[in-house]
Amino acid sequence: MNQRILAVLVAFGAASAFVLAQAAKPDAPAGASKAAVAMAADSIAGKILYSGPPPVLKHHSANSEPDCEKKRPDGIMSQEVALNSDHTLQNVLVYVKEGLPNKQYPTPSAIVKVDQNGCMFIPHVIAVMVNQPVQFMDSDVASHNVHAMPGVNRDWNVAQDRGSSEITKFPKFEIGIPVRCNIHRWMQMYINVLSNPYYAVTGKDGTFVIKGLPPGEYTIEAWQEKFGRQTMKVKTGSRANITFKG
Ligand SMILES: [Cu+2]
Repeated sequence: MNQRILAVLVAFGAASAFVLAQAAKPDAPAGASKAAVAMAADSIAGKILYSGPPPVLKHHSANSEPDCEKKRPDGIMSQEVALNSDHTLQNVLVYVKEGLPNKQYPTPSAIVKVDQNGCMFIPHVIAVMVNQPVQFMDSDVASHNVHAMPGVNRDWNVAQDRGSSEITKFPKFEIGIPVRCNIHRWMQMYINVLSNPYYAVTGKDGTFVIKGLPPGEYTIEAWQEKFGRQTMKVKTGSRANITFKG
């Protein structure tokens, strides 16, 4: 495996996931250190880990699209497992599944953006609330055809040319909606649609923080596209480390 490509992809995906995690929690105290946040009484924080043989990832050449090949001369590595050197995993959704009061949470108006750049979706995993707008952009010379294939929400299939943008929404809770490009078979990402605002996607250090919870015990679920789901009971103010086995 080309370590340099992996490192670049890992860094790329991590940056996106980190931005997403931050964007999902606009009330994060400015300048608060991770340690301080992790110890807050209204938070659950932790790490997502992987144990098992090193994952074998598919590699694709982008040579069918000159623009994308120029942007990614070393090709495109599958992002289905984004493993860090300390065995933590990026791009894992963590959300509160059980324990919250039965109420309706408002939908944020903030648009969550996904770019198509160098024939890749960036970021690779996003999380939004039900009916929150998701915007797909095309920063490539190449045309794309975005195809979201939900199980409970409605199929969404739209062609995009350079510079175009399309907005969609998903009205129902659903984890791990696969999104592909019908033109470039290697392009893949996932959308998670949540019914409460207590979620995060692990960033470049494989950690997560869910803030602003009423004190109590909750069941959290972690979802990873290849390894599936795991749940854990955890109290606010404490840490939760979850390990996926390969
Ligand atoms: Cu495409």
